Amino acid sequence: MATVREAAFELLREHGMTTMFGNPGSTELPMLAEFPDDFRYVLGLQEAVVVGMADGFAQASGRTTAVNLHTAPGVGNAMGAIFNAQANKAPLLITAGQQVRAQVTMQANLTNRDAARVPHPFVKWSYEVPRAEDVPLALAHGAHLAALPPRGPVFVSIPMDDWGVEVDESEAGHAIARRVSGRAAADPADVAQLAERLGAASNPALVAGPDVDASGAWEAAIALAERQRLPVWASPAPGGGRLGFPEGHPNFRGTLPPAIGPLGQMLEGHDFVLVAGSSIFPYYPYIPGPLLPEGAELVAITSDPDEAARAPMGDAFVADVKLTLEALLDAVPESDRQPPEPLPPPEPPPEADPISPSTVHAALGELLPDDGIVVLESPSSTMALRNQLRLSRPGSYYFGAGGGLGFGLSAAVGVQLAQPDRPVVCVIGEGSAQYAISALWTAVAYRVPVTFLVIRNEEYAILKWFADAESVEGAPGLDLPALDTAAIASGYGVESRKAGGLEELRETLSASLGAEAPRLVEVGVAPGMHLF
Ligand SMILES: Cc1ncc(C[n+]2csc(CCOP(=O)(O)OP(=O)(O)O)c2C)c(N)n1
Repeated sequence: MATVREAAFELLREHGMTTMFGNPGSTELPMLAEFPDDFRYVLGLQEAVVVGMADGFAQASGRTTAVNLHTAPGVGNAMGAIFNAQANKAPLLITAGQQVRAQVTMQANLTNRDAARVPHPFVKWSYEVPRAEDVPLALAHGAHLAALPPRGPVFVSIPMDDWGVEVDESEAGHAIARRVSGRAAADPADVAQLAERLGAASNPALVAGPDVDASGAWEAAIALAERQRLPVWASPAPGGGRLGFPEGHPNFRGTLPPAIGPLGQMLEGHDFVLVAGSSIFPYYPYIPGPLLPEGAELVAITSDPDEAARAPMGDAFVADVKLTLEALLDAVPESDRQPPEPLPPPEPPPEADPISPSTVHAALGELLPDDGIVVLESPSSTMALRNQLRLSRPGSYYFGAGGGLGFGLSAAVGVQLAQPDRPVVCVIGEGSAQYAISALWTAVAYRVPVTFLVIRNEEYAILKWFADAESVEGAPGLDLPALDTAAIASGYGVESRKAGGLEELRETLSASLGAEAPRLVEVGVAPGMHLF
């Protein structure tokens, strides 16, 4: 006879989920007893950090990832990060402990009296097992659902006395062995019609979104753009958490702006817009205007039925992005349209003292190896980084699509754990860094060699920009004087340096990029918003 714990770990093993991110409490210790040698437990010191690290790991590995949280307060701490994981479509199987069954009704200490309701709006499925014997099947249900499109977090609450209960091995064996797959290509008739519409357009464009990267569709997107001579835009920066097209490719035109009017204007001149793997569109500031240029048509390919249904314009196919782009590629001929004009090289950053964030990003662009990965959370210089770098490999860019700060620092640790052979740089504002600062401890404890590049402008610059845009005067709480992130990082054991100017920045950055342990470089920059 096997116990619930043995069956549960066998199930995780079968799903390739042998890395678990967690922060334990008394209600989780029975699960962690006799922790198997072939599993790796990654300790985070606060639950938002635990989920953020798992989010980065799940996205960069492409695998559903196990997370274990402490009952009600632990799940409560994690809520913002679970919201982010849902926006990032990160497949997470989140479990949390619960009081022993005999003490739930009397609400003994640490009972989560409505465990499944707590994370409900931010997960695909939220459940508390009715019987101990159901734990393996509930975990299987959650793991399959997290991995099916649209991918995302699921939650299972498990009373702490369940782990030692014996299960029927034959039943558990079925739950453990089941495979469920959900990559569906579009109807061939829809693909043929799409190919015709694309072929008939006089000036079509492609918009590549995060799911091109997540579904492994880079090659198909490049081949389609080349065969059909399509100019390619990246979906708007704030909501588009990953890159779907090489920024150094001659067909690449840049990043769409995240507001209705400007985005519609940017597409001016195109009569057909094919959107692959993005919502339509991740707008943020409300700047009204026409959704599309007069007479233009739009067709989206998305694996997310909700994205397809809620789009304010155009048609949509709910289908796997990679399989559908490949089918479309087979259905279109070589076009004789004029190839798009390549973008000019990045504009040299303006001279400033202190240096501008653009100068920092330009230096990073020079030093980052081709296989380098950027995890970005520097709100007022997001566009400056996108305009200074030309990231051109799959899986090179992660940005919190949900907009909740705390993603950057923690996700960078998870991304590096999933991609140990690629250099990872976390470019982060000194304000943003504080939301997940204890991820630095995990980076040190597990020797995760991320380079943390802290952009110090002594303010919440993006909020000052928004205050202006929203005609808000006199708002308090927008300055951050004397926040010494390098000193804090040293306290966590990270080797940290303050770079005084460009030369010192280059030197410390290049030393950090080759290091085998985490390093932090803090650089003082000019305040304000920076776009180029
Ligand atoms: C969890 C969370 N809390 C608050 C905010 C609001 N917010 C957005 S940007 C920002 C300031 C970030 O400061 P910093 O990292 O220094 O970047 P800067 O704006 O100076 O570039 C804040 C507080 C948020 N996005 N997420």
